[in-house]
Amino acid sequence: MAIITVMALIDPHPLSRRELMALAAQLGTGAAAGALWPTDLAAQALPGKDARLVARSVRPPDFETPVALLDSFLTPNDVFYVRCHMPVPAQLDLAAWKLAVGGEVGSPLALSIAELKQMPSASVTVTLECAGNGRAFFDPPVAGIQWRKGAVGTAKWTGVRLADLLKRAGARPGMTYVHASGADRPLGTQPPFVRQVPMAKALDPDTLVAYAMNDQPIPSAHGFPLRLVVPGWEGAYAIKWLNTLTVAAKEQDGFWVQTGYRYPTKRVAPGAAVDAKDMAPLTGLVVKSLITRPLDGAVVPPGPVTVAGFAWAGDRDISKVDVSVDAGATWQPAKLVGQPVKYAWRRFEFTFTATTEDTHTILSRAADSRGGVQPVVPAWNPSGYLWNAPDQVRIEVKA
Ligand SMILES: Nc1nc2c(c(=O)[nH]1)N[C@H]1C(S)=C(S)[C@@H](COP(=O)(O)O)O[C@H]1N2
Ligand SMILES: [Mo]
Repeated sequence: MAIITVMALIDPHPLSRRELMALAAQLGTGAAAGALWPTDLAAQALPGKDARLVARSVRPPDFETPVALLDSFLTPNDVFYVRCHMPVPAQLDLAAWKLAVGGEVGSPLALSIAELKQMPSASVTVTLECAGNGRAFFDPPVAGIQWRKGAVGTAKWTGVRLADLLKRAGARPGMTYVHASGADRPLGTQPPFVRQVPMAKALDPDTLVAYAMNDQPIPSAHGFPLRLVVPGWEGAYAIKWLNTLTVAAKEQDGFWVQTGYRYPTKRVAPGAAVDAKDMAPLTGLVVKSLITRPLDGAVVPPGPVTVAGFAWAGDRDISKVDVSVDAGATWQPAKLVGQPVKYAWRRFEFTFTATTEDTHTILSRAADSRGGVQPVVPAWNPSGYLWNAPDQVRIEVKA
C-alpha cells in the first residue's frame, strides 16, 4: 500500500477507488522486483508498448524507458517513453481527421491526412526529451512525475513543414506565435493542453507537422495521426494528436504557457518560491549525456571495459564528452562516434582496462558547441526541469 499512497501524492490526478483496488490486487500477486509497478499492469495500461517500460503514472499514462533499452541511435517506437497529461484519446478516426489552421490567416485550412501527404514532405531526426526528465534527482524534491533517466529518446519524424502550412493558409505578416493543441481532453478540472511556438521557430524549415515516426504511422500513445515536432526544444512543444493551429499576434493565455513550463530567469535558492515575474517559458534543451553501457550495477570481468552512451544539446552539436572511471577524480576524452546529426544525440565511447577486482563509479560529462558544459549541480527550480548533472553508473569488476 505504501507505493500507492506515494503515487497518489505525487500524481496530481489520483487514481480512482476502483483503479486503486485493481492496483492493490496486482501488487498483491505479481509485483516485479525493483520495478515501481508490476510489469504486467504496465503492459495492460498502455497497449502497443513494451512491458519493460516503467510506469510512473498509469492515469494519465507516463512511461519511462529503462536505460538498457536506450542503447541504439534510433529508439524503437514500442520502447519510446510516453508522457501524457491526459488520457490518450480513444478511437481516432483517420478518415475524418482534420488539421485546422486558422487565426490570423487569409484562408483558413482544414486539411485531411491525405491532403497533408500530398504536400512536399520533410524528415528530421530529433532527440525528444521531457523537460522533467531527471526530476527525481532534485534536492529538495519537486512535485510532478518522478522521471529518472529515461524520459528521452530519438526518432526520425516525417511530415509537412509548419512553414509550408502557414504559407498555404496565408498567415498575416507580423504575427508572433502559433498556438497549438490536440484532441486529448482534460481530466476533471485540468486546463486544456495548449502551447505556443514563437513565429521564428514555427517558420524554421526543421519544424514539422509529422505523420510518421521512424517510418511508421505515429503510434497512438505518441500522437496518431499527427504531431508537432519542434526540434531541439523541450518535449512539451511536440503537441500530440494535433488538430488545431492558430496564428496569433499575442501570447496564448492558458495555464501551460502562462504558468506551466516556466523556468527562473535568475538563480534560485533550492526550495525557495519564485516570483511569477522571474519566470520565462522554457525553450531549448540543455547539454546532457547518458551512459547506456555498462549498466548501473553491472558485474564485469577484469579486462577492457567499453563505456558508451549518448550526448545531446538541443540544436547545438556535442563538442566533447569526458569520461571518468574514478568517481570524477580524473577525466579523459571519449571518442565521438559517427557524424553529428543536428538535433539528435551523438554516440560516445571510451575503453579502459579494469585490472583488479574493484568497484568503479563511472561518469560522463558533455560539452556543446556553444560552450555549455554539464554542471556538477544543476540549478534547482520549482518544477524540477532540465536536470543535467553528469551521468553516473557504478560497476563491479569480479573475476
Ligand atoms: N496533446 C498533447 N501533446 C503532448 C503532451 C500531452 O500531454 N498532450 N505531452 C507533451 C510532453 S510533456 C512531452 S515530454 C511529449 C512526450 O512525447 P512522447 O509521449 O511521444 O514521448 O509530448 C508532448 N505533447
Ligand atoms: Mo514533457
